[in-house]
Amino acid sequence: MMELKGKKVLVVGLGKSGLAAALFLRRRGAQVTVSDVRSAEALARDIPALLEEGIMVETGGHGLLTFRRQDLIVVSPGVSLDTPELVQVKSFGLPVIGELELAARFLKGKLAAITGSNGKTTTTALLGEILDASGFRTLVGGNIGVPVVSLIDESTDETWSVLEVSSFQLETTEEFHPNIAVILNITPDHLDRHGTFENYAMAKERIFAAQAASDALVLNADNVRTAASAARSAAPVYWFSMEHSVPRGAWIEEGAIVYRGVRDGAVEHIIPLSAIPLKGEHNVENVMAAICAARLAGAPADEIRRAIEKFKAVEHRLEYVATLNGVEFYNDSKATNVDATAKAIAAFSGGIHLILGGKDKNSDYTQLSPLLRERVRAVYTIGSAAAKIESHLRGVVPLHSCETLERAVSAAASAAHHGEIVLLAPACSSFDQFDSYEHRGRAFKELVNDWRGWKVWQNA
Ligand code: UMA
Repeated sequence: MMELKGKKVLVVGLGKSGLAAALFLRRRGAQVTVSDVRSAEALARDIPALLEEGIMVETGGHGLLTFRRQDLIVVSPGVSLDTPELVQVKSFGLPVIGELELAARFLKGKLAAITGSNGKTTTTALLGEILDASGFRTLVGGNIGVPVVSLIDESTDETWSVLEVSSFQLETTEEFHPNIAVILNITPDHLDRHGTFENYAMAKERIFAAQAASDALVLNADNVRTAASAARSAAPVYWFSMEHSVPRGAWIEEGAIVYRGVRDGAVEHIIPLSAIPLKGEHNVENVMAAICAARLAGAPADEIRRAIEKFKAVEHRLEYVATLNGVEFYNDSKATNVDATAKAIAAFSGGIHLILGGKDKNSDYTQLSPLLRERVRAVYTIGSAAAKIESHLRGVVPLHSCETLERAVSAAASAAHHGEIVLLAPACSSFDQFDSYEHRGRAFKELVNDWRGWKVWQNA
């Protein structure tokens, strides 16, 4: 375990991760400074508590001198490693780690970590519930919204920590060593930060970089880039596939998910597909991945089935909102990349009025064209990516420029007929018009509910 007492540590970024990391480091006796590009006014809520703990705070930008005076730098996931001050101090050999790596050095017990371009949160939440129902002392955190550092105090030698980990968090890992690692899929995302698809994929592969033969790696056999990771794994690989049986892992046989733990071993029946309470084929993949990880952790098949049957869709992931005048409304605000949007569209057979847009991440929206032609009646664009989306999709389906979510909901709800779907699955991040994808999803749900009120009033 790393010694923090008396060390000068800088925490870069004062969001959820930075705040939790700074307080943790201080409690362990480090001399902590926090640096954030936002103004003191914008950070006013958190600053008094930090000062009270004896933590120094730099606001309104990063000062090179502040960075140089440290023994260790801990970066928040949202801070790019290309930030000039970080590039400089790294060139002097100063250690730079992320909040996940810091936490990994202190977390006790066993670790299951889940990454992937899409499905991470659902799979993490589901695995957490399965392990909990199976009697394991379970902690859930990471990119799902709970900094990993904040799990340390509760962890013991007996706990299982189930962690959702993003490429941003994995970029700075060194010793992070999950007993069970899962890569759900790797499809283009965050290219604005990682530069190329391969850089992004390599960041994801860091999830198993420190694993050994006594660990396990669970991979999606149907996703080409994910399957290619197997060649670099020191841990034995367990597969899941929608398409064929696998030597070890989960697949589909006669309408049910089955699992085999050892090559040529017995095949266990886990759950019929009809008993899975989540929409969309991608969720079958997420369930298969959670089954593999849960069996590897030692959860019994019966408990796994029961926990899946009881599982509710996570908020903002293809979340059912309401049916108004026969039109169903779904909130998939977490569809922040093109592949997630494709999966959301594929979960419905047709008649979709789709709201797209937000902040572009250097994405290629033309990839949606075949699915749009097949299942989508019209696209309603919002946010700063609207012009690019429209230029990519012109002539594919009718396009309506709405600029705001409010206008998009109103236009889509007015146009949709009985039996059709209004779907928010924007393929972009939210940061141009909202604080987060959660904020955007909540705004969508409020607008849908307001629309319900308006309809009631109109029909009265
Ligand atoms: N900041 C700087 N300098 C910079 C950039 C940012 O000072 O160069 C500051 C910002 O002003 C802000 C702070 O850094 O005050 C934000 O830090 P952050 O973006 O790391 O946000 P956190 O609140 O710490 O949230 C992070 C994750 N955010 C990101 O990865 C962008 C959250 O994932 C995660 O839930 C949380 O840690 C707890 O682990 C969100 C996310 O969007 C949900 N993740 C991406 C995704 O899922 O696609 C990866």
